[in-house]
Amino acid sequence: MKVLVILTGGTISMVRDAHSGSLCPADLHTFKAYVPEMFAGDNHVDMMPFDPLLDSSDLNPDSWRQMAQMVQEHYDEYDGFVILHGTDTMSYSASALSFMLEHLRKPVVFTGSQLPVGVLRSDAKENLLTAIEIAGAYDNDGNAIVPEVTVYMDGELYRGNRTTKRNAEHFSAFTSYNYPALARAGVHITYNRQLIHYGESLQPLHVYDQFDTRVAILKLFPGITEVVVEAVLNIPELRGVVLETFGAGNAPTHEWLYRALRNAVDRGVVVVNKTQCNTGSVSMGHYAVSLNLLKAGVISGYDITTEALLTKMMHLLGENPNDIETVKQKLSSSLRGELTIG
Ligand code: ASN
Repeated sequence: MKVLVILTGGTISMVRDAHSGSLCPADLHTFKAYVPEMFAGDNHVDMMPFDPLLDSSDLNPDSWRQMAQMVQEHYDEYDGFVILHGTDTMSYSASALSFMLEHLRKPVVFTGSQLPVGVLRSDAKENLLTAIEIAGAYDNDGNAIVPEVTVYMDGELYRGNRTTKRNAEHFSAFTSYNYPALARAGVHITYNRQLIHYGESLQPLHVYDQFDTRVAILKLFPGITEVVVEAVLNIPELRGVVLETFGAGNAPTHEWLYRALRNAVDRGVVVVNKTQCNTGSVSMGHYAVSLNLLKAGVISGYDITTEALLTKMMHLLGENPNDIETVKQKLSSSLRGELTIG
């Protein structure tokens, strides 16, 4: 199988300079030196780097566009893709790519590492080699085993738009709170094929590349004041808000909060309810303290992650600039397995 490795940057792309002792970007030769197995396994592997390589804090929708374009340009040449990426914003990029790539039939596996590739105890090698194996995994009928955008790290393969970076210290940096792992890598890689999404469509890959960044995250807290809420909801040209609520999607019952949200929704701002809990779902109307949100026209985000909701909102607003009803309808449904309704 042929696998293309797209190198965007992040810790995985770093080596320690022998003279200065500081971390600097690696290149293709460094990977050949530190992970020679990468080019010697069963898969034929090529690597294409971003120029310059970036820490993932510096990535943005243009970077997502660049990743998606590289996949699209080389889609027919390769059986699978690995995107080497800093871990800090990997869940945002993996979510964004999942919405951008429609009718995907080949694996796109994000991975990175907590220690640089050029450090002895690095987790880079295992993550990279296993990600390549997953990207090149096909069954006997010639179908990719995981034709989704995924995140692989420390033995676990997750649907990318379900992941969250939960740990800045341990090798197992990611988890997926609301959807089980698609595969586990131990002595063998065990795929859980009932959980993997196999699209029926035979249509060619379609890449959506419009994003509207006029969005905000408003996190509620006990004691939040009207000025804070109004300051966010009155941002000029605001198009969408991720409203981070308590528990099953609850909020203070202040009349001013209801009015501020109602005014924003009436002005055409899309407001989606995302619980601050990692696990579980928004259930508006379950408690009286969420009824005002329903009345104000706030939409349920169900069990979606903030990373997936924010990128989905940017994507839908970008692709449907004059069709707020389509944006709302798609935010309330699962496009790529990013949420479970009910
Ligand atoms: N700061 C790094 C990044 O996200 C962290 C990492 O890759 N482990 O680019």
